Amino acid sequence: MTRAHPDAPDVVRSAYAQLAVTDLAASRWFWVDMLGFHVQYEDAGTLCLRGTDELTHHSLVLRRGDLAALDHIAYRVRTPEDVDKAEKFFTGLGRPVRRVQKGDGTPGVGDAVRVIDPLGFPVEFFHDIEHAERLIQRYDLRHGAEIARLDHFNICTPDIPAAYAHYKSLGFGCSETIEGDEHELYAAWMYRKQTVHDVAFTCGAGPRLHHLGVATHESHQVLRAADLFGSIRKEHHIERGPGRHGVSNAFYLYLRDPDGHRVEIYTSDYYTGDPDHETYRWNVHDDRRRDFWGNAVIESWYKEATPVLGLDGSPQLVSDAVLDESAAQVGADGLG
Ligand code: XXG
Ligand code: FE2
Ligand code: CA
Repeated sequence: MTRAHPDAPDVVRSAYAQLAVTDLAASRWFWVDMLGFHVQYEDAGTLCLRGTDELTHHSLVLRRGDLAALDHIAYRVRTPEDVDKAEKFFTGLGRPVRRVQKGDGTPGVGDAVRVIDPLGFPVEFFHDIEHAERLIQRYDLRHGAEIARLDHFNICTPDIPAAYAHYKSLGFGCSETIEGDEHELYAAWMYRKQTVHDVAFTCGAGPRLHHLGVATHESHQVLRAADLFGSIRKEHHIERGPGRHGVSNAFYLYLRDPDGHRVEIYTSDYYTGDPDHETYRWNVHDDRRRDFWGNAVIESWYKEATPVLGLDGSPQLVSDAVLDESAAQVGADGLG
């Protein structure tokens, strides 16, 4: 495990994301009926959702808004004092910081701090959150793709080394990378919990949210999700997969929700908790890296992503990237 900056908060895991969606009923169909999330809280403008394994209030919040965007991603920290540490840490970096008292922020979440991080992303750090009824063995309530839990955030940023350095300062380890011949970084996967990642960086115009990764227990649930969308002629929601990733070895399917927010259904990655766990490095010309069977990645997957909001709710400006992994798809032999 990487050594964090001494003043950094102790991050436990990627905990929830809050998305602005333009039609809450359409989003409910997608996330609840089709993916199988459970509704923990609901009012006229908000849905708080969780997977079967999640013992905290939510891992996804959908808020009705005029612009489809990311409100924030949120990390849980180990103690209430770590919320104060986060406030000091990001203030010290000269970043915008706002304290959010219990009751003023997201339902179910206690005292929190929201920041715009050095990469331009809206990020919340919280410790206190309401607990929820255990649904692990409520097989009778399972439906759709039977999502078990949130697994990770994937974010687009033009400067992967800067993203890597920032998350390293927060104590994240790096499980895998995609690198060019001169070791220029195209992508990196970083973790606090003992899986392949809590956050990954995709090189591209940013800050933008690339996708949310949500986990099922088994690969048949990933296949079932694809079959469900096909059966009701909603196959246009399927963007990429099903397939086996090279990076992470996970089995995957990418879908786009009614607003175009991307979600990955993901299962069966591996343990990374040993203190001397080594980074596995893929070359960008290895066609197995993003799909272990060598299937091509569709262009929209590299290029399209969700805008992110500032602390005042206005869209963050985006900077273009220099490296373009989709252009590196064709190998030196001219074959894809
Ligand atoms: O979670 C992931 C991903 O970031 O969505 C993509 C694991 C692996 C990959 S990749 O496309 O690189 O195999
Ligand atoms: Fe992912
Ligand atoms: Ca398609």
